[in-house]
Amino acid sequence: YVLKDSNNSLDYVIKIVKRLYKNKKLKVLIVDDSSVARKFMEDILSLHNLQVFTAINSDETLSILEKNKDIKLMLIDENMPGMRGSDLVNEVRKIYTKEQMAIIGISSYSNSILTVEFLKRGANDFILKPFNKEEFCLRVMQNLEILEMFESQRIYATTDFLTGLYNRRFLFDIGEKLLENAKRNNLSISLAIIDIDNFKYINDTYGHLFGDFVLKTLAKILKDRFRAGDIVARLGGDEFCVMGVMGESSYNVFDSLRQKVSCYEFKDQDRSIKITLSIGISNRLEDKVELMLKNADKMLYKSKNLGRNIVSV
Ligand code: GH3
Repeated sequence: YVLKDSNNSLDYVIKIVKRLYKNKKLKVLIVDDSSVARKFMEDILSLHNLQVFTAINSDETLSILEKNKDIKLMLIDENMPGMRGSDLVNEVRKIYTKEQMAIIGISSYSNSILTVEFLKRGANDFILKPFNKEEFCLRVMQNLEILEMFESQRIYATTDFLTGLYNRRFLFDIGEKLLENAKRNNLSISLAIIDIDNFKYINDTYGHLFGDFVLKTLAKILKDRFRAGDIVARLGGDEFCVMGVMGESSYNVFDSLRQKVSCYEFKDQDRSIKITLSIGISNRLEDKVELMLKNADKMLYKSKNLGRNIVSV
């Protein structure tokens, strides 16, 4: 079954996998009805930091996937009782995109039509038996690397670098989906702009680094305060945005946030300060996030004009 023993490719693979996924145990699923083949692949992959699952048919595969939604890579053999491997790829692709999971098709027949079948149904790669450890490792590594590239691109595109919150661009993307869903289900959506009062003074007095610390700490307070279904984003500078289903209670939600933050001590080893927030809320459901932001911005302007540390709706 094994053509040639590998050199130290596996260590190289594991090193890369550890770097890419920051030592998190990656999950891999092997689907093959041959116990020899399963053992061969399982032994290689589980040597180090990969958590390996095995299945012998499509039913077992789908049940493992149901329980383990974070499987990163699947190796699927073509010849299995019940369902062909390439058909199983088709099924798995209804659940996972290529950006979420890599699939490598495996078969012992050197048949180019089969390769095409696997790729057409959504496999990222294809490998013919018998294969050697080195080729096996390199293909696993390459596919995990590509997956990581997708993941880092996704993070760059959606996340604010300083605070780790969603960025303005992504707020527009998911905000629009939230609005569509609210319209369909007759839900009321609130959008609030939260702005730190006199933030320039904090930067000028305590330095830009301390200013960054205040922004990061406030971001964490916001993230902890709101529900998983709410959107918390940094609009830019010292402005944040929260969008979610709050209805009539939106004023109370944001006023209690305002009070909580005004009592909180932002302290590092050298100093401890308190800050206040001005908040503007828009409760009128619009088609576009941009319009809701515009309405909330008018209310924020009102809060600033009324003397700051105020919520307007
Ligand atoms: P107001 O109460 O009227 O909102 O006044 P303000 O000083 O909070 O608002 P202003 O818009 O004048 O100042 C915001 C400051 O935020 C100016 C800018 O240099 C600073 N800033 C923007 N981005 C960052 C950042 O990423 N880190 C730090 N430390 N400061 C930032």
